[in-house]
Amino acid sequence: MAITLESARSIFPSTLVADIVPATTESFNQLSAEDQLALIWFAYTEMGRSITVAAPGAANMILAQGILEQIKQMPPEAQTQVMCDLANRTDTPICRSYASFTMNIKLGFWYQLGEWMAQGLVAPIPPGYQLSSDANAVLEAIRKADPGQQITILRNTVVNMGFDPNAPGSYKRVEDPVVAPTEMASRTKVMIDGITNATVLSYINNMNANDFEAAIALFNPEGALQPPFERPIVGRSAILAYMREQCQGLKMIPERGVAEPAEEGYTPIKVTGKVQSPWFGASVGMNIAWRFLLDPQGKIFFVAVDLLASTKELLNLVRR
Ligand code: 45D
Repeated sequence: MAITLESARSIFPSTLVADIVPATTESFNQLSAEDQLALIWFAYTEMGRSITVAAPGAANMILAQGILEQIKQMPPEAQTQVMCDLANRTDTPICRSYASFTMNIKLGFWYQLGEWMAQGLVAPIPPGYQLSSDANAVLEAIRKADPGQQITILRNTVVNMGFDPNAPGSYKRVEDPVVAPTEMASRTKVMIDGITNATVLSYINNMNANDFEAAIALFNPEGALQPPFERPIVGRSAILAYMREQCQGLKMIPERGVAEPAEEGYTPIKVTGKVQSPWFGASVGMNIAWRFLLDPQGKIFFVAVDLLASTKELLNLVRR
């Protein structure tokens, strides 16, 4: 049987992913804008973690800065309206600009609004705001999730806001600045219990050095990367663009893995461990599995990154 992208996607099928994330994101999207804003506010403040603003790649806030200042000058009702528009994905100039921001700028935008809400410079969530029972159920689900799952849900809510006119070419995506990779002398080298495969080790080491050019050179030219709960991204240039937007400053801490014997020349390798986002640093570790399928030349034909259902899944290295 020939190896295809579809067959590659189902290697290590017993891997349990955090289904709570797409399920909760889905329920969140059904709520009213007011409930959405209040709920995120409650979840965000309950998490009680300070976000590192100096996140690499979050530096390029200039484009968002104009809109943020504009919002700050508005009367409180207008400020609330802008936030509701963003949650409702209404077609307004601000919502269009917002949709064109990269993930890091969207997160930085809300981080700033959150600070100003706390300082009373932007209209806060009305004190005593009562969530609907549906919204309460979503908040309860978020409380039950582990911290890595909570920040993924938070990120999803932010990423989905704004109005995307979906007209290719008319609204250019704002690029995060391309940051220089870590210099060779200061790079870290990981050790993964059970893994000696050079491609897998280089993948992790290059990602930790923000050396995305070197990381994509490890892929088969038609290779694919599948992020958690997403469709595979296929081909080196698409993967590189994705990495530049999503992977700046990620810290990958793989712990253990297993390499299975090759079948038709293709080697399945599973690695589990933690990933830290620059936004939360070492205070939140996400439980992650990488499911690699290497081609006969040792290049990455496919890698899925999974957000795991529980810490127990870190020990699951079984093939079936
Ligand atoms: O609406 O190997 C207020 C890949 C209230 C690549 C607010 C990967 C109102 C390959 C609180 C103000 C990337 C797949 C809002 C590996 C309101 C690879 C603000 C995986 C919105 C390993 C809310 C990487 C705010 C992974 C400010 C899994 C929310 C990375 C902020 C995951 C939320 C990173 C933030 C994650 C969330 C980062 C900053 C999940 C950040 C999450």
